[in-house]
Amino acid sequence: MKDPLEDGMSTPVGAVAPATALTPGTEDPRVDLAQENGRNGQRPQFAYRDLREWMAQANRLGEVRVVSGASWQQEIGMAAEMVQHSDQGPCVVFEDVPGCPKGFRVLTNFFGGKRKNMTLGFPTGLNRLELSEAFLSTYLADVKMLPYREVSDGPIFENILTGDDVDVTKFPVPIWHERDGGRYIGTGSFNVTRDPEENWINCGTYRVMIHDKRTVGFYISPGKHGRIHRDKYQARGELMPTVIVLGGDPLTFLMTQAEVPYGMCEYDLVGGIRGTPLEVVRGKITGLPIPANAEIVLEGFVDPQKRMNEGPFGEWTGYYASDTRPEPVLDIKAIYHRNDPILLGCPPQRPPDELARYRAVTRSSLLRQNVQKAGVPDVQAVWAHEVGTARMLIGISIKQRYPGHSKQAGHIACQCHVGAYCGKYVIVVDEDIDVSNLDELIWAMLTRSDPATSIDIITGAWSTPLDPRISPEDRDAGNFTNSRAIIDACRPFHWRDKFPPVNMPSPEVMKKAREKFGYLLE
Ligand SMILES: Cc1cc2nc3c(=O)[nH]c(=O)nc-3n(C[C@H](O)[C@H](O)[C@H](O)COP(=O)(O)O)c2cc1C
Ligand SMILES: [Mn+2]
Repeated sequence: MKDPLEDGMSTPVGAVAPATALTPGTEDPRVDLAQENGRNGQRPQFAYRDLREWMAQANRLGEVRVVSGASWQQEIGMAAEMVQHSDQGPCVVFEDVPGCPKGFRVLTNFFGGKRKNMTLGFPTGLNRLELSEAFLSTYLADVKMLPYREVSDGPIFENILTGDDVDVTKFPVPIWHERDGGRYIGTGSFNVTRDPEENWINCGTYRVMIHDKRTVGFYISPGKHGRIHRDKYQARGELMPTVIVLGGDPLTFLMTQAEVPYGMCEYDLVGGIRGTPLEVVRGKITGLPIPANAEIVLEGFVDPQKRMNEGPFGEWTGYYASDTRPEPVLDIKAIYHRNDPILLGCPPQRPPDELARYRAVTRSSLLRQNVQKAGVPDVQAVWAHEVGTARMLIGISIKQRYPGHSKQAGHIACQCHVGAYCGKYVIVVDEDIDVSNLDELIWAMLTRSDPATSIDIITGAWSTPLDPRISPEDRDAGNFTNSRAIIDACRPFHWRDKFPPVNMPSPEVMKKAREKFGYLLE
């Protein structure tokens, strides 16, 4: 398949060329169709099937910049850090990376601006809460899983490297953060494994570091599905067949980094969301399913006995908390890649960052679904805040119906599958508060909660070595649990009618003010 961005972008290797905007792409009616999605209740049509088509569509929106000649040792990481913190930062494609084959690229910051709505198939006008809610109501509320479909060949097999040709260091893999212990090839990636007892396929995003040409290491926190698979192989003393997909369709990536239920194959969810099965080829070594249009794939085996030091890596909390530990490795038997492959780079930075943006949108919708499915009525909105990388600060608004309703909502949001891992604070508010607005959420907490009586603490909850607040003693003892605060910031139910009224203008007056004086803010 011809690369839509192939033309006119080469710059001499060596010096870093100034960033260029890509030439505008050709008209594509699918993007305009997407503008109507979510408005007419119809299933969205995605404007792309793979990373290249996605890139062409993001370019149509004017949000892709190309940088030639930046080094993997430092410059790509520096530049990626700089653009990732703001929603307005562009998607940046790094090409002509010194020391790497011509045509090999790294794509960063895919989730931001208008392109994030395009990625999920919705109109660019929706704000992030609307986007998350549209995602829930359009896909998750009534998703029909569509099993992946096997095809005999695909672009991923354009290049097949085995034996002495296996060399992961040839890809333009950056040192993402100054103090990282290695080159992290897997950030916008996912590991594919099969449950050795129950036989289902899991796809999960776990960081992947290069050890040498033929070996990469990966870290999976206890309790994650890939970890459960790994522990089962280990208990059986068997090699674990594994595929790592390093760059592919952004929608698939978003589902592999999300808390999809245990036992559910993320590929089938992607098929259900798209309304068409994901096409896969079988790995030639392990037989595991691989998206036929992925960019770069590693395939091999994980030996239960083998460990190598992994880390440190700049983590999503904004720290290097898990440091360096012996972790399992993948012995790579084959590398597959497309011509001019694109590595998808999604390194965590101190939040809020790109990772926080996509996690907030996807996790808020899944969390709301979890809470509702657990039987909590009248949930108005849920927002997993970017500043806590969509884990450590959750706001949930309800229309209070009965005494204890707010407590129920808070505890379930805190402990359901999507909310349980490495949470810290859950704030429950009334329906007049926009939970996605940090100022409003905190204002409600400050004015409607009473510290002595409104906060419940849970101890011994599911956390991770990545949690910077695990004490050195607990760390040494392997006690990776933490505590949670559930803050009831709803007007107390039994005297809610006596709560002082807020002094904000009514919606009608606000509308009038905007009509008459809106120009003052322009
Ligand atoms: C960029 C990125 C890197 C991640 N790295 C890890 C990791 O190294 N280890 C881990 O356990 N989870 C990591 N996660 C979180 C998991 O992807 C997430 O919990 C997901 O639900 C795991 O899939 P699973 O539910 O199938 O286990 C990462 C997420 C992102 C977005
Ligand atoms: Mn899973």
